[in-house]
Amino acid sequence: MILKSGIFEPNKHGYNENVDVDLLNAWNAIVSHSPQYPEGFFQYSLHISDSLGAFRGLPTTSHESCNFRSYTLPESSQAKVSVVISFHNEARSMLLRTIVSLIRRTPEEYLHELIIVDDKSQDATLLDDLKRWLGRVFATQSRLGLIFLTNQERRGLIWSRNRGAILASGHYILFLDSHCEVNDGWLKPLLERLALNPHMAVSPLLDLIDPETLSYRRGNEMLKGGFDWSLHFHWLKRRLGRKERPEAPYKSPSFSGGVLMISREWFLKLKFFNPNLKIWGGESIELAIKLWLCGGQIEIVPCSRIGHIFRRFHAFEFPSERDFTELNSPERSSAQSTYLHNSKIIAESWLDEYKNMFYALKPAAKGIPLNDTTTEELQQFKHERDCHRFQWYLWNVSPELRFNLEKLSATGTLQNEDRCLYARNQKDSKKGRQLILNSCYSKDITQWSLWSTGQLSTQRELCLGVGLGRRLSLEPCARTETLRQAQQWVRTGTHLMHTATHLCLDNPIKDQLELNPCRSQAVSQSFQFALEMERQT
Ligand code: UD2
Ligand code: MN
Repeated sequence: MILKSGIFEPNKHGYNENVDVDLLNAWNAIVSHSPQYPEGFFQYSLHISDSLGAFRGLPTTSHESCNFRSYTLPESSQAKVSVVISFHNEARSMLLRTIVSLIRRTPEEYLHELIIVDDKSQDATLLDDLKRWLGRVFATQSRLGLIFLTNQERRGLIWSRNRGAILASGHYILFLDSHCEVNDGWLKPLLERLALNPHMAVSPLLDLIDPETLSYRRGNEMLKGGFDWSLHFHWLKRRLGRKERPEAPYKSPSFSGGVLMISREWFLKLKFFNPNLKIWGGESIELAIKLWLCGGQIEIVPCSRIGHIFRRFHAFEFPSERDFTELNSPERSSAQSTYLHNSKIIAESWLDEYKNMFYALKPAAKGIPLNDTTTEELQQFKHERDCHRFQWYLWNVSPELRFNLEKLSATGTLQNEDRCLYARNQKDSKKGRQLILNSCYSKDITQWSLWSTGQLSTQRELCLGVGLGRRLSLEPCARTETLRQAQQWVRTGTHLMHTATHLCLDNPIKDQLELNPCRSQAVSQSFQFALEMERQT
């Protein structure tokens, strides 16, 4: 359904005063029909969200120079923006505030349409209510298209965003989560960059909306987006070049998240988000690799600010997949299986020979069946677009990932006989982690990395060290030579010897770990990594 009509007469604030009254009525009508939800359902405070209203002022979080700059923009007739929002079980008040912030803080001449996809939410009347009320309030805004879509069954965020993108008719598409508030002036800095290079994709700097208080805080512009070899997203430190200002747009190996803007034509040429990815996860990493390798670029633009609620846990269930039943239970959740499935597609599609790194860190991915009918299509796409190989990405886009590889001696699970070294979280978080041996296939079995510094670290950057009384411990990895001494290991055959004490890692009693004098024949002292780097062998 597309609602378009009437004439919009902005007052000095840019908005028709009647809109405020209509908006208040709409807010009351939409929010008062909200179903009851159990406490904590959304992983943010529903109570506060319901009390904030449809629109609120936000602190200015961009650098002050951003406001004084004039942006070189394309004619609005050449830069229409379609916004695609897919949601599954979002609070009514939250979704409404996301939409209203967009309409109010986007110059009318650029905002072409909003495409809102309900990915089979429990609240079955939400979309109809939105349709009715938003139509009434904003139909007066002459050129704005409102398109509402419902998925007959739950299809996930990736499929739904593609569905929206197929229908979009603007020059640019902004993908947005359903719990965001755009800040003043968010659009122009992004548009300016996109207009400079049609193969660019841009991200705003994401500000932080606190899930408990919904207070709005400034995001950090000294970070860029990246990922590790298990294909999990990571923030990376941004280093400023000489004379580079912190508010200047900067290149990023990956998106800082799924909030991004790209030309529609280019997105279509790139064949959308990979439609083989399921439900949630990995699509922005995949798009990032695809962009960089196939002639595109990614920038984060700090003068553009959009607030997002970063939640600690998923607020939705993942449908369990028939193909995953074996992998789902009981050790792995559907969320983890889905992410693993998606990561495997990325590894298989783009990592070339480096996919061995991924499999070493995620051995369970080997058993996941993939529907590989698309391989040929992908090969053809790479050929047509003359895409680089992944090695190019390591040299030209993400030296971090390359350094990570170059300084690594061995990685993956660390196996002793039929068990693996496991840094288990203890119930009392103050007690740190307990070191034991556990099944190599258990849900969160630790992936270790042995570095050229001699340090043996977990993915959370805790290093295995030796403390008082020669007890093994896990501490934050030391950065200086002196502090590092307690954390240094050297390999003699398959033994791991602690350099300072000359004692070896040992498993003399079932599942317990100790340090003991080294005995070359002792099987209990033999530890093997899942992946040895080539130069070691
Ligand atoms: C991040 C990204 C998100 C996406 C995701 C990985 C940011 C700000 N967010 O996760 O854009 O890239 O990583 O896929 O970086 N949703 C559906 N159907 C579903 C599940 C979710 O429509 O089956 C919606 C959901 O209501 C939300 C959006 O998808 O609007 C993203 O989900 P999220 O907010 O749980 O993901 P987030 O922010 O942890
Ligand atoms: Mn989100």
